Amino acid sequence: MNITETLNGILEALSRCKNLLIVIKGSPDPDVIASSYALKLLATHRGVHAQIVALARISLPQNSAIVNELGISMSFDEQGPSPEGHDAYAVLDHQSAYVERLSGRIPCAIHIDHHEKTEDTVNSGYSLISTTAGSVSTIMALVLKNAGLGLSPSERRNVATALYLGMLTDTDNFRHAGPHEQEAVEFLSPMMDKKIISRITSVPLSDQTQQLIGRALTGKVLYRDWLFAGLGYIDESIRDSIAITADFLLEREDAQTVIIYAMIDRRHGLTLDASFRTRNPNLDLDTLIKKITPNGGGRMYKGAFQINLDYFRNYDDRDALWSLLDGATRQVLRASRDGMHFTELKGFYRRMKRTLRTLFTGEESD
Ligand SMILES: [Mn+2]
Repeated sequence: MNITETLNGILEALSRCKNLLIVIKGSPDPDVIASSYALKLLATHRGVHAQIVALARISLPQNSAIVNELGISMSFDEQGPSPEGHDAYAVLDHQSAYVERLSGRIPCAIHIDHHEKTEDTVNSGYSLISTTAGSVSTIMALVLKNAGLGLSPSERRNVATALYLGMLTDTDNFRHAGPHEQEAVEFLSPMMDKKIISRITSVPLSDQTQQLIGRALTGKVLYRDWLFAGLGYIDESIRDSIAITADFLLEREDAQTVIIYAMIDRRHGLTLDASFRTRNPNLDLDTLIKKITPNGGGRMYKGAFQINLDYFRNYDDRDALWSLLDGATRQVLRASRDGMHFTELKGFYRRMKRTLRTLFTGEESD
């Protein structure tokens, strides 16, 4: 990742639009909130009008706290935003730049992500997929550092605080941080509001999340060094608790990899959601998950998939439906664990290739 090139690429893409829509796909987490906000500031300071829209509501109290405490304005549009009034859009922190209702109608000007690269149906004006950064917030922090914008004191404080929280979340409290994170933290530290950070990071787990953790602990299954647990039906408003439950179990249980899954009750449908967490740096979660379903993916240490089950939404024996899906999911996971050796090797070789390239060319590859 070359930050000067990245900055120039973003600026060039921005120079071609007047009204940019920054789209948050999926449930807004600290990394995508912070990096989208940073892009919005950058755009605004280059004379481009920019707005942030999220396709799902925020589901965790600490994520709402970031938006509220730092005055980050965003709208929500679950149907998918209309292109009207915008001449381009941007997608950060997501493997695909495709957005229903926008793609094919207005161009995607900017796509930045730190998950594994996948084939995308959308060609973006500027695209950076860098797995050498632990978060998109890391990339945007370094971009801001190089842009030297004349931000107001409150803008500086808010964006630095948000980006720090985005990095913190995606690197598991800097446990998986690299040299880019170090440089970004050095840049952000003097500007961020440490009181807000400690207030937001100490938001206790909600009662509902605690209940789900309890459910996972009672229902957990150990298979070789994998642990998995199905949580049954949960409301869409607390779907992010699945990932938190997975984090919690990986921290406390003696397993290499944790998978938590649940049936998400949406207003007019059902989805099976699964969250993967691993401490094995060689486990290629992206490949592993894509073998289960194309509707998912991952990066080092984290992954997730969603399977649409709307077809079953009116089936009235909910217990039977859950028990079927629970059993099927366990079987899929056991089979994935048995075939893991190959995905693990793939991850290992990919990392080795990267290291070798860095050694011989002196530059980092993405
Ligand atoms: Mn991220």
